[in-house]
Amino acid sequence: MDLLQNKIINKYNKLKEFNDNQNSLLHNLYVSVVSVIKDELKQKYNNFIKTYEGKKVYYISMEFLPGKQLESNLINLGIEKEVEDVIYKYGYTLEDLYNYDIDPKLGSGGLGRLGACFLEGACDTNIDITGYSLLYKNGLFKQEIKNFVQIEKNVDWYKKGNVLLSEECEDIYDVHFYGNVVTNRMNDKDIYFHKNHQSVKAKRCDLYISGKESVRSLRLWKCLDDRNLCNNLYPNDDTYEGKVLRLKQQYFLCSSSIQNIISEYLENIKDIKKIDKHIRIHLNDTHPALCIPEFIRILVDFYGIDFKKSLKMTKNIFSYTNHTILKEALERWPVQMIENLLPRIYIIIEQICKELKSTLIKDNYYINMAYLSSECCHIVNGVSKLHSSIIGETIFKNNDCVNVTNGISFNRWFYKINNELVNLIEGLGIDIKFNEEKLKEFEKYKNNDDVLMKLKEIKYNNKKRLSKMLQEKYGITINVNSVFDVQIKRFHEYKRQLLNVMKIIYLICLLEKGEKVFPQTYIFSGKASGTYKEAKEVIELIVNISEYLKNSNFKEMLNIVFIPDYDVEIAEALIPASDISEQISLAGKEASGTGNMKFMANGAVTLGTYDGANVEISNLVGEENIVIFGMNSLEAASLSKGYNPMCYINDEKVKMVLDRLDKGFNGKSFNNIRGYLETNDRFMCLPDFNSYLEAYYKIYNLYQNEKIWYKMSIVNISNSYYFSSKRALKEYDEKIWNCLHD
Ligand code: 26V
Repeated sequence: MDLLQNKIINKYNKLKEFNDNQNSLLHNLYVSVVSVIKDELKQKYNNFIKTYEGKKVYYISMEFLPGKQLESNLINLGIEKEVEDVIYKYGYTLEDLYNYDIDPKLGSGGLGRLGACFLEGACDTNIDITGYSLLYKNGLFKQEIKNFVQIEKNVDWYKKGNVLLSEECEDIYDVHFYGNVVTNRMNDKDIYFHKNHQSVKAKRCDLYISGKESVRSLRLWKCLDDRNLCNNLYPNDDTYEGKVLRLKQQYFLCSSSIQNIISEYLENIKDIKKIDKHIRIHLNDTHPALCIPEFIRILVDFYGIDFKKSLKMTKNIFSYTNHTILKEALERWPVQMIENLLPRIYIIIEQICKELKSTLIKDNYYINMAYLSSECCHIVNGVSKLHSSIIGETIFKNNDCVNVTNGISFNRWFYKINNELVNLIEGLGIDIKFNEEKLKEFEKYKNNDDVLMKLKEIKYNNKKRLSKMLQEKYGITINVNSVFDVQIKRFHEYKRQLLNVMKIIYLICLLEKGEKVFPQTYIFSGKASGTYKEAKEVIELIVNISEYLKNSNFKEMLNIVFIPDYDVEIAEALIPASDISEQISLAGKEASGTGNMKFMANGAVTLGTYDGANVEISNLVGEENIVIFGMNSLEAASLSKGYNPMCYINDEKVKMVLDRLDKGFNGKSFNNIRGYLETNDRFMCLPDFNSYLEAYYKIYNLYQNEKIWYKMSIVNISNSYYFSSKRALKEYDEKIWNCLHD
């Protein structure tokens, strides 16, 4: 018995003394294994930071979606076998443990997953990057479908999930809200005192993330006093109180992170005046933008550095990524709200505005957080070439703006989830393990019939695995001999799940007329924000059509499945089994997308618009290996100016779909959605509909010819290496952080 196994058993025996019943056996084993892993990871983390000599990067984000960690941790630490042997003695397998593992759902979508992909990727680079976020008690809501509609449920993930965190750290900070500021003039300088404030305590809890080489840390702030403050991720901001709560959360994250960053710096290097030579702080979108005035506050109020110098240092240190140009997603806080909740911070924002002659405070009415961020950071970046060029020409035309196209963690989205594919490629003598750049060499097999047929077999096996999982977990039956056509992402009008559904309804009309279609399964999964009526209605439509088809004569040919409660684990199961990746946002609206990259790496072919990173996928694989349709971003922007959906409703195919919506499915009319399309259609499904149908026929024809199809698949897999988060991090370093240079 080796040391590690002894540690697990000792821990287990201790837990057993307190909690000894059959139900808790697996739980106790899990807790024992996790706590031993935490120690190992911490050790590895400390080894890394001891030898690091470059600048430290702090990546601040309101969300992180790391997914389950246990399996990758065991693999990365090389201790799978030892752990398997220990738990086998108690009658359990690794799979039991992996199923029991807890997913910290501290994010809602692409933004949080991107942060996690960066931390995972960074473990195998030489960049020291630390994540900061909040320890939400409930995390993202659980989605249930009741009576065909989405219901949101709170789940207390922390109750179980606390075992994943290292809480022994002594870092606790006070964060101040409300009160008033008193100014004294001393030695020709204004000195500010924030009085009568309310104070809440933030405690640091670490979640270690591992890669093959090394470990990075995600620091989550736990609120010790105000139970309500970190209960939920993105509390409903329909009401005034809801908005204040969101703002409080943001400042809580910013203040505790900045205090921690500065004290960590001072522990190592004593001179505060040189801090801008040694650290970089990166804002993941504008949610943590209050870090800027908070940093200035500490330099000015605690270290007596003058305001102008503090602002200059801030600018050297900070950088900001923009992730959307959708107006309703660009944050603006009412002046009066910030002034009241954060009086000292407001004074600093006013000073910044004056100093930079900025318009970041508009009409003394609200504060534009994108301007605050861009004007106080030395650089802004967008997340795909198209998105960066759009922001550089529009909202940030006066700023230094660069592009760093997003990336994904291949450890998770390739090596971990598609074993057979990895084995096939390695079997060809290409040493791709943890070196995704080598994937490019796989392209030379695109005309090798044996390899093409092996690829087909792997896809089929992945489909069988998925279908078994869907049957066991959800009671859903799918036809493994059909095309798997998949759209998984948040439900949002701009992502146009509705356009996909319009196509499915069109196919239903053909079937009802007695025509035949090629066997196809549509898989949807994703959550809509609880207050987002239009998005929830589309989910309701999908679930009703699914029920209708299940009870129809066409179920062998056409099937639509909605998998509830989309999360990282569902994506990991679906992506390797997918044939077609639906990326059909209105051109110009999806900043990048990262799901598109994950599908590509696993051999699915993209059916998409010329939007976000789809453009770059297209450039990498060539036009013949992707199916693009619809307006481009310029055409879309120009049409949207005087857009009138009524011009399209008499189109024969559009009309067929609109009438069928009226008639309804599963006993429910969807004339509400018909009305929406006819009078609103904010993201222009109708103008792109015919082009989308043509693209559908094109891609399904390509699928009929398996040699052509799997050749396309190989070209996609081989060129996906570009989207590695390691490449993205390297570019961040070269263009923005400069970690390894002065
Ligand atoms: C937020 C909201 C909130 C209010 C309602 C409308 C709305 C629409 C979009 C958003 C997104 C906020 C930022 C975000 O998550 N952007 C996503 O970032 C990903 C990582 O860069 C990127 O791949 C996605 O394209 C982008 O949508």
